[in-house]
Amino acid sequence: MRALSARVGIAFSTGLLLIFSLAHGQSLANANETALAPIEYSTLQHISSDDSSAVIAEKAAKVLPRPNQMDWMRLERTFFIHFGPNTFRGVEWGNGREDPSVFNPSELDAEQWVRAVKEGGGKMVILVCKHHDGFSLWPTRYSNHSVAASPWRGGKGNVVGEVADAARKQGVELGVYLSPADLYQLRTNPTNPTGYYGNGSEKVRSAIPTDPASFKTDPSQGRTPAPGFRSFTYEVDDYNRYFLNQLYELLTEYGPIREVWFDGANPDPSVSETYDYAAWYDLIRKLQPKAMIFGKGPDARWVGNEEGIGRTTEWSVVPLPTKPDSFRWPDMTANDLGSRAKLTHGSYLWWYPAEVNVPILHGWFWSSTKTSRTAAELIDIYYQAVGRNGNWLLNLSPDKRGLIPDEQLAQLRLMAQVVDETFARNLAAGGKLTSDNSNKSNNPSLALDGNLNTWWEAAPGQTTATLTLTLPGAVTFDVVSLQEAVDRRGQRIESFSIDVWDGSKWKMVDEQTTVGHKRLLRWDSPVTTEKVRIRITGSRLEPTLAEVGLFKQAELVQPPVISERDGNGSVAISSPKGLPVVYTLDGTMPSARSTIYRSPVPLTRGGTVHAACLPPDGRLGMMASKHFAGFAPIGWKVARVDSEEAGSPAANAIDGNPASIWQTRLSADLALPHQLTVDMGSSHRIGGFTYLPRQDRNRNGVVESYRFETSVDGLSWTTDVDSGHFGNMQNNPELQEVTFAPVDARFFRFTALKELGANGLTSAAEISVLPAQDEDGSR
Ligand code: FUL
Repeated sequence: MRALSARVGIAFSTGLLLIFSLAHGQSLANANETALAPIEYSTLQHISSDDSSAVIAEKAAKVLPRPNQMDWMRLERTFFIHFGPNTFRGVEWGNGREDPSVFNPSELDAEQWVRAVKEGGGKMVILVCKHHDGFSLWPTRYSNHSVAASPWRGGKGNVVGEVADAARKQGVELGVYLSPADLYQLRTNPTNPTGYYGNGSEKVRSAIPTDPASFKTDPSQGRTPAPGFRSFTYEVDDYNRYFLNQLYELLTEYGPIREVWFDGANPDPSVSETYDYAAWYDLIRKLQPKAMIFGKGPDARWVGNEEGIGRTTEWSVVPLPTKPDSFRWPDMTANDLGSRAKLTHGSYLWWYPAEVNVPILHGWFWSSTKTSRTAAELIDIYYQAVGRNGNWLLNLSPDKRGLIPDEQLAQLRLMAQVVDETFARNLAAGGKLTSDNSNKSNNPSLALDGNLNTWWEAAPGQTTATLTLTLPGAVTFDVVSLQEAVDRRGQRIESFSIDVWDGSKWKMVDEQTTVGHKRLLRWDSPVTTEKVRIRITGSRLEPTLAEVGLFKQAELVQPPVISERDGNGSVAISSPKGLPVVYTLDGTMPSARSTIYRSPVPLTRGGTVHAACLPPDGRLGMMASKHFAGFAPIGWKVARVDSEEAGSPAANAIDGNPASIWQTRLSADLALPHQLTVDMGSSHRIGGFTYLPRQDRNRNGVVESYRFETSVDGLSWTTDVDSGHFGNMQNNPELQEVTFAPVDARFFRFTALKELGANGLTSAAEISVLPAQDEDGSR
């Protein structure tokens, strides 16, 4: 299939180059010279030092996805599952010193997990098989730190095996996350003195799979390979040998693996280890050639945030400074990764699409205080991820039972219902699509045939086009979907506008840049029209459209709006259309029978509000949820602070307003520790504290390590946490809740010991304290 498209490409590219060259004012002689070397379609292009801007654009347009990327992009909705010791300890990052006995889910049901994935419209599930704490969810032969050492299923359980079976049974593809960082194996871990990570061992010839009995003594001894697979040899140190063996187990014993996920995070960089990526990739390619390698790898790229937001201009073709084989794949987080300005001489052009990973909770692992994103938020994410040329990877978090809780399921199902209903009927389907120019064999009707493998393409030499869709009658829509023929023609469109016919003239309603595999435009108010125009105003080469769609978003009653706490610690709930609102405070989902909202709800001790509108037909609208962390700061005062910036005073950290921040001085006091002391005015029985990092996407002063102290009189202090650590703050700066043994206190003191940027700042949106739990566990 690809060979054919390459030939077609060559056939027209010669003429095309001539046109491009002339358009760019080159002499005919020059153009003819270039024409002698037609640019062929390829999965890798190199920009030579003398390439003209037209040639660069053509090369970028002729980068094709590789076979493992083609179906992958069509998966669109994929899922993550984070589950492990962290789930039982209520933390985001473990420390590798966990006793395996903490891992003991009472009702683990992998079929329920995969059912949830399917209900969410997911085509693949990526299981976190080993997170940074190093605990393996399968009984690995190469470490004792795994499910085999836990009490779960009497030490005979295998989470990876159960998920693989459930996925196979339910027709969902499987991916594996294996954390390169491994705190259990860390050389300095006192609970594992013979840890491999950073132990300075020599690189030696190692058979993979290695015989576990001679792993250290003679790694050239292999064990019998898995049925259907062979053995390999690499020159590696202990940790890389360990890692390759774990990969080998995961890639040979659980059926086809569609994605291998490497995380870049390293919670303890004090010990260094060099990852032998070349060996890892080689092994993956040989064992599972269809697998995508994500992250620190060549096939899919982290979109750059963990909030589910894709770029509005998202190029799947990016320039690399070196050949992919020698590239180290750092995170690419800049706003512009692939526009023409980035396609510089000497670059290698490579298909490297974005993957948008986001947790359904405000954190990756379940804990009792984390609430689920609502269906309304998930729907927004769908449009910002899938609708912006990215693959969406949504994380689900089973709880301590080993089940995905109802709250996540309810939001997930509602999201899927709305998305599926919205896209069930393409309102453009009965229409006629014409274009002011087309390639003879790619007429516009091919963009309306429901087949992504056929496409409309502009006439040779044309980089703009106007397509007009004439509908059989007036249709009302608020979503436009465009898809380029990326598998066969790469990504080309650089700018486009959508116009609608208002009865007498064309009216432009939207104007955007890239399309790629899928671009969704979603409008606040629907339009009704008989004619729609797609004006492609810029393209790297002849633009293509594989599919065009118009859709009307499924009607669902919008969620109510939950306010922040007011000065009395009460929360107001308002309904956009004046409909009655029902709510709960006990963590359960609201139903038609829940309490009707009448007046602000006091939440002075914190808590979670779930609320939904109740329209006359009794079908509950979309839910809104808000978590209020800790005591409301009624009558609290800053007793002391060592530094505050004039516009960001310390009082902002205790004003109940997450949008305002305390920040230490930007031009002075640039050294930690920084300290804030709060006088709560009266004694409280407290059992923990909360820290909400600034929510403005700026990481300045975001705290990573802290001390927390309390006092009855402001003179003598109790240290509740001497040196605590918040996990994953760089990528996911969410609310942190830390519990400790209950104390009575009127004062508390928060000391920042380490912050993300290492520039000596400290910042906080809110700091509060948690009421001590009652005997029955309630606060
Ligand atoms: C991050 C990790 O540190 C998180 O714990 C999580 O696994 C997420 C998917 O990637 O970088």
